[in-house]
Amino acid sequence: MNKTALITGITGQDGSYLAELLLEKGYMVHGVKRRASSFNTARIDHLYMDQHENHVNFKLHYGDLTDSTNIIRIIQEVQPDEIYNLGAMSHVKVSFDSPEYVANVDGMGTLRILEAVRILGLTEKTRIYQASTSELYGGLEENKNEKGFYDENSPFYPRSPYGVAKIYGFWITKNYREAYNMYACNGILFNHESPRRGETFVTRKITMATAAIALGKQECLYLGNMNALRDWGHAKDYVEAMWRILQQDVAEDYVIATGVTTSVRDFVELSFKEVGLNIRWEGEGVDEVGVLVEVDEDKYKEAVKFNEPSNLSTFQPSNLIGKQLIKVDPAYYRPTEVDLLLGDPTKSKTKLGWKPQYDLAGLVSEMVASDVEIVKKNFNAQWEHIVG
Ligand code: NAP
Ligand code: G4F
Repeated sequence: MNKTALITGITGQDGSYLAELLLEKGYMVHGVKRRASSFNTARIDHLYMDQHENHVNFKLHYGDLTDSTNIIRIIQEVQPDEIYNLGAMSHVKVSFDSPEYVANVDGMGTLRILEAVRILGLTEKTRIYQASTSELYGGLEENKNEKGFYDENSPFYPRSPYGVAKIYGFWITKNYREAYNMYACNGILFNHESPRRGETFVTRKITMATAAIALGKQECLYLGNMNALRDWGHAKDYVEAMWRILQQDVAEDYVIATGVTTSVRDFVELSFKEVGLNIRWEGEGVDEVGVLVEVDEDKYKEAVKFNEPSNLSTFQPSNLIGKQLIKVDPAYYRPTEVDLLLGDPTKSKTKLGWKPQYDLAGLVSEMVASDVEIVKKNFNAQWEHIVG
């Protein structure tokens, strides 16, 4: 018989890719979505099925991780074989503004899922995946392993209310596994991105600005700490790992990462290169700027498909040479920063047989191409800077 999965956070980046993957594998997929005053299902609209059709294999339930009665009712109704707890307030900087809310959703929300499964007597039937994070490590140099990476045995030192809330989620998942013999696992995932990434995370903020600047819709991209280093993978690869984590004989925690780290500054360069704009850095700290020094016209035309639609053809990127396209705004600095993240995927590669399909170049290329299309589609709309 086909398995049934319940996904919290189904409207998010990972939830949408995971839902697609599980549907492909023949699962009945249930998702928890929050009630919002405007539609928040853009990432999963293509999966929606009219509930009056036969063989419906995708169903959404209104719910919220802050409401235990609602979580219990949904799990009772769905009787899932697998729960993927992806729901979270997932923005690290915003967590400094809403620390109590983050503790409630990202920390206590995990407990509510685990406790619901226990109260309903489903501990033997239902396997649980908890969306843990590399933010748990906090980027401390001395906590890396002998190869210079963070792995499953590296100590934690969270550096934000988000990281602190997620560390509760990590430990309560491990505790329920040990205390009640539940199949409950943490995926300690390093940053993963995609064209569906929220616009206020740094990679998407950069690729959207790249597209908007390349099409003459934005003058400058403002960023915070460009020295930060992240281990960036593709979300499609990472949801495959989540599924594999729940298919093992024994429940365990796994690091999912690429094993390569890149600075925000280098990500900016790669992104602008995708549209033929070559950047040179000048100055330091808050005075650092990225100046356009050269336009690769062939690359630009290929990436921007200059003549479609024809009203774009008046913009000449060479007019921007010498302009400061990237500047620092200290408003984007964090009270405490995670300077470096670099994960060791050895365990997930050997035990789960997980093999990522994307590298950073492929990821950047896909994200920029998608954002160029988005900017072109909305070419006549007012364009706002992304704040985040
Ligand atoms: P995301 O795009 O921000 O999606 C978060 C999801 O959680 C959205 O569906 C959101 O609903 C939902 N949500 C927020 N508050 C909720 C609440 N109170 N009750 C129920 N649902 C709620 O995040 P993501 O990038 O897909 O990440 C998925 C999970 O992995 C998160 O737990 C994140 O913390 C964790 N994680 C992510 C990364 C990464 O690099 N992407 C790395 C490590 C761990 P709305 O659409 O209504 O806002
Ligand atoms: O893209 P970010 O906001 O992601 P961050 O903070 O690494 O968190 C993401 O990855 C975690 C896994 O490690 C997840 F758990 C979490 O849910 C989320 O998905 O920022 C990346 C880096 C930071 O060091 C930040 O300070 O980029 C730096 N940065 C520099 N300028 C910026 C900006 N970040 C944002 N959002 N906006 C900027 O303008």
